Amino acid sequence: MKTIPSLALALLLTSLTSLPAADPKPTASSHDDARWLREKGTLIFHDAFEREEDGNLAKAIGNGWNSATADRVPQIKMADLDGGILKIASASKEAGHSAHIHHEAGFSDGGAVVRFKFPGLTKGESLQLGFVDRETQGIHAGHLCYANLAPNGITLMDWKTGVMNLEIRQRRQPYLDRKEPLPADLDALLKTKQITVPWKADTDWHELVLLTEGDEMRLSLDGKLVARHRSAGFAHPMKRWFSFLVPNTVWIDDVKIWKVK
Ligand SMILES: [Ca+2]
Repeated sequence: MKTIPSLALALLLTSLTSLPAADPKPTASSHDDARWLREKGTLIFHDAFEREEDGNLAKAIGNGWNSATADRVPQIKMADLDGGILKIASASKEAGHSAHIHHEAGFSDGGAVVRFKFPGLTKGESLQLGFVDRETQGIHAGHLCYANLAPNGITLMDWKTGVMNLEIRQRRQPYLDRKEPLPADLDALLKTKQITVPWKADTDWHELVLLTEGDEMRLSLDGKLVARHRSAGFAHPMKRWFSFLVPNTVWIDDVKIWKVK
């Protein structure tokens, strides 16, 4: 009877002490990406949204923001500046697209720090944010790479060399249209372009950091690294725009964009 607890203790101690060295991809909680941006980067844009919007159209938010979808539904207000908060309510059905709000960025390595919350106004609130370059050919709508925060998970996606690469898109689309499974080789390729980690959305305010460094994209929430992935598209030399894609409702309190390189 005496040997079992001591064996269990020994196993526990072994597993505890061997964990950090055994993990090939440490979820470096010591990895402070907001600090990395502050110390290595230059702040190239900051908006705290302390003003009122000017109407409903593409440039209604002001301070250089643009909407790719607002002018499709000029009678509907999708971006409301209220008490220093950008309240986005996408007219996705009427506009035929999620609200796409973007701002100039312009870096190779760098990222965005965003204070956001899901207000709990619609079901299945989610937020997609990332980087776009419409001046490089061969990528549908210039979609480079994104993070998507969904109710049950966070996904990091390389779209430049994945689903928005024109050759891949052309090959994939007929299968989507026919609702057929993708060929095994294409499916396997696309699986390497993204990673999903479990996460439970709530209605609290959060500080999110999304950045690229070389061919790695990382996402932190409230000072903790929660997802990282390496893929060739993340190394795209020019993240020209920072973009939000919002299917329903999200509130944004503050956005900073940092350029490291
Ligand atoms: Ca604010």
